[in-house]
Amino acid sequence: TSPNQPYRTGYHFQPPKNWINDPNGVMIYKGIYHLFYQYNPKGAVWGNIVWAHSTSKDLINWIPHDPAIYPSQQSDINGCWSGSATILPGEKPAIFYTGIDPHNRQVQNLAVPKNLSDPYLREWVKSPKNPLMAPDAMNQINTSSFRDPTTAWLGPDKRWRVIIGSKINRKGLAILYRSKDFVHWIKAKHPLHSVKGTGMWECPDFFPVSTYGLNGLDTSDMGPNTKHVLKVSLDDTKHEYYTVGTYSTAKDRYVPDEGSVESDSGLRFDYGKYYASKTFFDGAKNRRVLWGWVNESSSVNDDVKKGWAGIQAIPRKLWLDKSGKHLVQWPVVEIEKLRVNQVQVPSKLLKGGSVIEVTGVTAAQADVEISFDVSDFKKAEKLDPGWTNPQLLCSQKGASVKGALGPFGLLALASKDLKEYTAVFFRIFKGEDNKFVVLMCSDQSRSLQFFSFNISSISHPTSCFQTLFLVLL
Ligand code: DQQ
Repeated sequence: TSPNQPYRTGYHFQPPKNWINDPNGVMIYKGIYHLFYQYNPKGAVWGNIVWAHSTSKDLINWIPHDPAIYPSQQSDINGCWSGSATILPGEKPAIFYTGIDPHNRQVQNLAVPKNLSDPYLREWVKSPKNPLMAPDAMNQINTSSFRDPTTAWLGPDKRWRVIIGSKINRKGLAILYRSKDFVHWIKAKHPLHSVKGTGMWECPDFFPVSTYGLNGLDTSDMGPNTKHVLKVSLDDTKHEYYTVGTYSTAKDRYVPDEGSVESDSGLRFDYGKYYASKTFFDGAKNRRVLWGWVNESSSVNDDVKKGWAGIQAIPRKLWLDKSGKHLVQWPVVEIEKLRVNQVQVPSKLLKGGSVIEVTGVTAAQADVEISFDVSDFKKAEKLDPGWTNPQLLCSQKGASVKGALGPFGLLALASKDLKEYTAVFFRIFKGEDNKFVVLMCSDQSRSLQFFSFNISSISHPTSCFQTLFLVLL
C-alpha cells in the first residue's frame, strides 16, 4: 500500500486500477493457474464488461495479460458476462460465458484457446456457432434472466451437462442443458434444481465433494462416497447460499439433504461481502479451490477518486466436514509465502477483563495465527436450539456482551486509546450431546469505517500500522 492508496490490499488479488467483479473461468492448465474476472477497462464503476486475465504458478503472485474475452461478435456485442472453464478430454480448455446480444438478450457463448502451446493461453477464439444457447419463443426463458454458465460435467451416458442461472417469477432455477459434442446443446425438460421465492440465481456452482478426507474431486467425478454441493448467488440480497445434497444422474436432478436450504438459515461460505464465487478442481494439489469477489467499494465518487473498486479474496481450499452436513474452508497454504517479519507473542494468561497489547507489528496488514487454550469448558452456556443463524447471533451478542465463556479474541486495527477497533472474537457454547460449539464473529460497530472482514487477512488500515490487542472480556 502507499500513503495515498491506504485501502489497497497486499493479500487479495487486485489489478492496478479500475472496477472488477466476479471471478470467471478459474482453472489450472498445465501447472498454471488462470484467473479471469469481470473488468471495466475504462473506469472504477461497473460497465464495458470484458474478461480480464491473469495467470500464476502459486495462486499468490500474478502475471497480468490483456483481456482474453471482449465484445467482438453479435452474440456478445453488449458485454461479456460471467462464465466458467471446463477442461475437455485431451487437455483442451473451453470457456462458456454469457454474452449480451444486440437486443440485450442474455445468451451463452463458447470460446477456446487459439494456441494450446502458449502456456498462458492469452488468445481465445470464439465459436462461429455462437450463441450456443439462447432464449427463444419456444423455451420460455426470460431474456434478461439467463446467465452465468457453470463448469460442465460429463454424465455416465457420455453427455455433457451445464447449468445456467435463471428465474421464473420469484422461483430461482438452475436450467440444465445437455450436449454430446459441447457445441450442440439441448435444454432438459426440467431444471437441475429450483426453489420458490428465492428470485434470480446468479453464478450457480455445482460440484462433487468426497465424504471423507480433505481432497477435492474433479467436477465430473460421480463415484461412490461423493455428495454434491449447489451454491447460488441471490441477486435480491447479494448473499450466497449453498446446500449439500445428492445428485441423481439417472433423473438428472439435485436434491438437497433435509434441513439444507437456500435462504435465511442456509449455509454460507462467508458472512461478509462475498459474492459470485466459483470453485475449480486443482489436480496438481488434489483440492477444490474457491474464489470469490469482495465488493470492496465506496461511494461512486470515492471509487472514481481512488481509481479502483473490488478485489478477489485469497482463494480457499474447500472440503466436506466429517458430519457431511456442511463444508470446511481454509486459505490455500500458499498464502504462507506472504508471511515475513514474524512477530512472536509468548503464551499469556488471559483473565476476565484483560486487554494485552501485541507489540511489534509495524505493517498495515497482518496475517494472524493464534491459538486459545480454554480451561474451564464446564462454564460454557447452553446453545439454544433455536439459534440457527450465526450472523444474527453475532449481531445480538456483539463483542461487548459478556458470555459465560468469553468472548475472547482480538481487537484489530485498534487506536491506542481503544476508542476504535474491529473485534474478531469467539464464544463457546454447550450444544447437543455435550458437544461444544464455537461461534466466530467480527464486530465492526467500533470500526472507523465499515469494511468487509475476510477470514484470511485484515486489510483495511486506518493508520499506518496495525495495533492488535488480545482480549478476554
Ligand atoms: N455479474 C455479471 C453477471 C452476474 C453478475 C455481470 C453477478 O453475469 O450475474 O458483470 O455479480
